[in-house]
Amino acid sequence: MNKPEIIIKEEIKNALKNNIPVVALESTIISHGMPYPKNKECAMELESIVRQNGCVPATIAIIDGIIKVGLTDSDIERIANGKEEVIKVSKRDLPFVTSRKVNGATTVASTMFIASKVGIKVFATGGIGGVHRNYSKVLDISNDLEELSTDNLIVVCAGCKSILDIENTLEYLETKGVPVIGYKTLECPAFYSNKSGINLEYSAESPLDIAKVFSDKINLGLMGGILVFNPIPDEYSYPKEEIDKAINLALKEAEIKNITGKRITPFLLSKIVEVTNGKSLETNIELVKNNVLLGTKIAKELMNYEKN
Ligand code: PSU
Ligand code: MN
Repeated sequence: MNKPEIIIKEEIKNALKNNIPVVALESTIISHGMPYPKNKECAMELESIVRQNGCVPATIAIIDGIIKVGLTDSDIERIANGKEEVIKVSKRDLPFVTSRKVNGATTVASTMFIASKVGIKVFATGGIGGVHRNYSKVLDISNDLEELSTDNLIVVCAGCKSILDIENTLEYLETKGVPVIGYKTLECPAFYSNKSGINLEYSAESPLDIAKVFSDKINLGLMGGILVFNPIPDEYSYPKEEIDKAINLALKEAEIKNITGKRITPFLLSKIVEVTNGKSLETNIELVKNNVLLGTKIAKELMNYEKN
């Protein structure tokens, strides 16, 4: 039949059936968020962190038009190595990539959409999209924020990068009814740095606390995800002033080159890697690993909590 195909890896199907916690992982971070070969190494390492902590990883991407929940090593290589075109796929891009049978890497929004469709409840990544800084000129608000308001999924990330307008991103999430929880902090983390000077309303002291909030949200019939902001550990946190300098340089160059829309985040990320001589990439990898580890803890607690 002419319908888009979703292939779920056997290991994941089995886990979903037998109450083994699954943690979803996105693929735009691989294709557009980091350079080769570090991106591939990072993707593999994230999967092994999930496994070492008793959960099953589900990295999501579109390969030759087929939506895959769980990738093979060769799929990851194809998404990572830049030899073929890999489209950055947010929700609106999905039907183009499936009908045209091409390759696509999923953003937070489309990963959430696919993961929740197959029954996965926890998703860990690096950073989400948000309200961009010059939104008053160009109304650039990531589809990630819309999806957070509709899919029942816990999303763990390292806060909002200051390439975004952090305060307005938080306001938008509030408008959309998305609970935001700082993990052991009431200061909104800013991705590379665990400091932003902006306060959050809620924090949680344990993965169980987060699982309980999510469970109650669902049981109250409140649709949509919750967003966990997990600050990068102190030893890896980038000094705020230093990273802000790099971000401002990148933003200026994006403006001169007139880069907008879906290209802006990948452009800024790679520019920041360049300006910081690769240091920001190491920071990025550490924070994602930290988020994936927390994701596994939450997934296990949620599985236990829901049994009762
Ligand atoms: N932030 C990062 N790395 C990334 C992204 C964001 O540090 O790779 C990606 C994620 O996939 C996120 C997407 O969902 O960028 C947001 O893009 P946009 O703003 O075009 O919606
Ligand atoms: Mn955008």
